[in-house]
Amino acid sequence: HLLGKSVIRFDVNFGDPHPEKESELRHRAVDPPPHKAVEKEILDKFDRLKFHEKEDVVRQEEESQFVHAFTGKTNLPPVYLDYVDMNEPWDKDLEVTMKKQWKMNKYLSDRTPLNRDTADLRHATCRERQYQRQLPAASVVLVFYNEALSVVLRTAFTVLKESDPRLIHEILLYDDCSTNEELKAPLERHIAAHPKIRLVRAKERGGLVRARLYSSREARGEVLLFLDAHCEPTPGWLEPLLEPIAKDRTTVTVPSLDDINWETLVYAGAETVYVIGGVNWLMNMLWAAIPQREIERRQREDPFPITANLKTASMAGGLFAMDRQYFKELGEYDEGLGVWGGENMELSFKIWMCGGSMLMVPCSKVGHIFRPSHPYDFMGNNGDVVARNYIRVARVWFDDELDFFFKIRPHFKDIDVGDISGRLAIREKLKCKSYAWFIKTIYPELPLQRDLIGAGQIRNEDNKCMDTRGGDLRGGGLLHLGVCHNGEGVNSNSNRFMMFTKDDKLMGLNFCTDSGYGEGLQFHTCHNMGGAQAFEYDPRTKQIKQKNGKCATGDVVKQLVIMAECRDNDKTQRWDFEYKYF
Ligand code: UD2
Ligand code: MN
Repeated sequence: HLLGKSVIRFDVNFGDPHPEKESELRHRAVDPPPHKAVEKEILDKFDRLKFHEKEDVVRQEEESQFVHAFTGKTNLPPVYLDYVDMNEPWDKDLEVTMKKQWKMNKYLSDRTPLNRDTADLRHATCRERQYQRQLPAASVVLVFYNEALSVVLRTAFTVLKESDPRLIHEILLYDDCSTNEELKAPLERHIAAHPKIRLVRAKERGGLVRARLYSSREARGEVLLFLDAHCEPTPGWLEPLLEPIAKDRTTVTVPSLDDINWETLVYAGAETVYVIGGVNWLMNMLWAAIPQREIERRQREDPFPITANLKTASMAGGLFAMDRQYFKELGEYDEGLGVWGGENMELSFKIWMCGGSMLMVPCSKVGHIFRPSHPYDFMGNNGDVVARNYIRVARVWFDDELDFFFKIRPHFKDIDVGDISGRLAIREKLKCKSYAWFIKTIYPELPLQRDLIGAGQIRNEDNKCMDTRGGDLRGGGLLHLGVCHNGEGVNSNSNRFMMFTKDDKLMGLNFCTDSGYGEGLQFHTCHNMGGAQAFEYDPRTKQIKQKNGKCATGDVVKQLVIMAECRDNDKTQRWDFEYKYF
């Protein structure tokens, strides 16, 4: 049940480039907003946890070479923005206006302590873990563009509050040329008393990828630790990120991402303990259930398997720790990537394919405000910028699989992505392995490319489309029937992306549909044994048929694709592919 919940909660493609769809998807990542009762439960938990902290500190054994993670300073006097009058009556209208403008509740944030206590939602076994006493110090790097000052400060102050000071080399604030007045003198004034917070300002806006690239060159700590500028790390977050790097400098660590609600600022958590980062053919980062192979590896190797670090194929992008020199050796970020997107996949591929490894760290929990949509412009059409980034990354890393990438998105082939020779040279120099190796070895859950009959949106003559509703991220999801999208289906919404293969499979990006589980088609691991997973497409009748004489049927009432008796000329059974290969 937890598993299902976490996957549903994160059933969101960070990388979906279509702006409207994206906001719809993002809404789902945080919707429904926590019910009042849930909120209260979480807040109560906060209160109880305050007392835990002290115990933890006491438990650190002075003699030992190993220590429990530092669990923060609590009950500090609250710090507020120096220009906000806390005695003024609450202005509900202004609050609403600001939510719309900032895509988060800035009004509330400005009136919430900048050093508030964070929830400690770690699994109990995290408290049992001990970490090396000697760990490298990190440069915590926050890049920001027109973020609310209170949010940026809360991120920085929470890092200071929740971290062992010996492990923080500096907090580097990198202003990607923001235009908001708040981020000028007021920012400088508020950080003046904190010697470890350093501010660097870009002369021109680079977008988040370039901002992170340039800021990494300013950092001086042994480890680079990136966070988005709207995060709250929680007790004990830092040591578990640093230790794997201390043991092997080619290991990259990713904290477990929690949701801070954009409207209520409640630290709502998420069971990212139960997922890993996956990949699909659309270059989207996705959250997938922990594969059995990884569950078994953890059981063999760790006394507390439930919270043991997880090998993850990809990262969401914003939050990770990495040896600074190693980041350089791997060629940093691709300077040719526009404002948002793709850099997380490039780095993930590169880490694995060029000899490193990446771990998700369930005991390191960091909250992040998932905003319902981007509050900034992309210096170009959102979809175009992201698509170009994805294509650029694919052209550098996909090798023989590039054909398939273009096959499912033919319109991507002609898009100019600029000069990539420098990136290819890095790959050459590092003698990185192939993309096929990456899939086979690191993420075998992704079916390799196949010969296709059709792909894209699969639409019936009733003008409804097959819709995975994200159900093909895990086994057991139903194949739904939904509204079709105009334009390029793959580009606009990966939930509408289906494939019909020459070896008779009707599949989503990750799983095969299977008629053996009841009336509706369900997504299950492809077993390659035909039967309930074998279909036949007849271009004349346009039916998708099975051996038992049943046809895939769009059931508008149930909003499902079900298997029903084939009927002549029934428009709910006549299907067309967006891209045809016959
Ligand atoms: C996710 C990542 C984000 C990045 C992105 C893909 C998480 C939690 N977040 O999107 O870090 O990897 O996917 O590229 O994994 N910013 C700038 N300049 C700009 C625009 C943004 O500095 O032109 C800053 C922004 O203020 C923020 C950071 O970049 O601190 C990330 O931006 P975001 O929060 O809008 O990205 P997000 O979380 O949607
Ligand atoms: Mn973010």
